[in-house]
Amino acid sequence: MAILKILQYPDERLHRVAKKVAQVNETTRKLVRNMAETMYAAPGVGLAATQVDVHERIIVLDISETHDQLKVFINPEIIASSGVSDCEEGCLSVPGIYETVSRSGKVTVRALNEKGASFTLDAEGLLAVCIQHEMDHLIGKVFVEYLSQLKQTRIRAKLKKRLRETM
Ligand code: GNR
Ligand code: NI
Repeated sequence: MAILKILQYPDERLHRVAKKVAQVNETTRKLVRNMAETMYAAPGVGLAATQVDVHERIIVLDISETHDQLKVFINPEIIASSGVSDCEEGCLSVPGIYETVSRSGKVTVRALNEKGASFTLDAEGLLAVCIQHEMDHLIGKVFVEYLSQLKQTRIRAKLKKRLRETM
């Protein structure tokens, strides 16, 4: 297994649109294992392939404290959503920035698992928020894009400064 490098905002590659996985195979499963290891090491509750510079529709999530509830979503689609939830979000690609984002409160997602089998999941609470956050990554969208232009400019300046200082 391997810990992958997580792209840091503002990196252009975070805005690429991921392609559907054509076939779930051993290569996919290896990537999923490495993404999970990277997420747990970070630590984070979710990771989209986009964040590790792989532009395929793959997400891993684990909102448990025990790190034993890994969920894998390949080619995820939200097939129903309802309600509203305002949640303070963070992102491994935008370290140290926490801002409230408004999203659907409940979502039903359909995806393939790591074996290539289709499943449907009803999610609410943090899980629903995270699914939406990760699916945004797959279309090249980072949570800060929901904030005002002023806040986005400030966040970009702060992260660029921090990048300069740590290089
Ligand atoms: O670790 C993460 N925590 C989190 C908290 C609130 C809302 C969304 C998230 S996702 C984030 C990991 C990450 O950046 N996934 O893309
Ligand atoms: Ni994120």
